Amino acid sequence: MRFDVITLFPEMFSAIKDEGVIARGIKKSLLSIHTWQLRDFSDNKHRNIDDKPYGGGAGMVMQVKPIRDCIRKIKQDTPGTMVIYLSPQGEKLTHDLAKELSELDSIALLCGRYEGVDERVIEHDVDKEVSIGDYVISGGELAAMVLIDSVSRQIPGVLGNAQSLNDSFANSLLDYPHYTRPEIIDDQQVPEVLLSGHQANIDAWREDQSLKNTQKKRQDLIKK
Ligand code: 4GS
Repeated sequence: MRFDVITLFPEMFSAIKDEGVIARGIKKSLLSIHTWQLRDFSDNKHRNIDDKPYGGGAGMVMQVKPIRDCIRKIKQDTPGTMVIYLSPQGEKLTHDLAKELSELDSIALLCGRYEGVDERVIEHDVDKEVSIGDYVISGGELAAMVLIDSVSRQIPGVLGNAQSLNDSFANSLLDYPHYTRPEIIDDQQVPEVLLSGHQANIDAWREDQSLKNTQKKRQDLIKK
């Protein structure tokens, strides 16, 4: 899968490109992440890409032309790519949406700064708006990285083992609790069943814990 990212801060993406699961996916050629500096598409010597809002008010708005030119270039290289704008107004990012997006060949992610982009970009150039949650962050970059990470993990081969099958949400329940050595620390014991070596009992216990965990912490997931 190919990700193209339109941003004023391409360096931020080294946070996911350079280490961890995504870096391994890139190494295995299962993934690629290409960043585009939006200022390279500015039409003035100051490299401005924003201007004051019509109607007045605080902050600046990202202009249509640089974004439109950048998207045109991305689509020349990668026809049929889905253009996603990260915004609080988008569809909420969930396990199911990440899974769905992981089936695409390419995604272009538009990262907003300031008050966001000129509405005509959303009308004409964006295929889908996605939100990482009901709160405001300072720029779309962190949201884009969350999307890239959660989508990439769903691509077969990106995770080293079958781990994703057991993760929270994979079966629409939360995860079961995990323990490692030592068996006892400060009077806290590892549950006996996990030391029993009886795999069927362990599996049953974990399933039960998943359900109890979900009931206790996320009732809303059970109703669905
Ligand atoms: C989100 C969000 C977000 C909105 C970016 C104001 C800067 C900011 N993006 N999910 N302008 N929540 N974006 O808060 O995706």
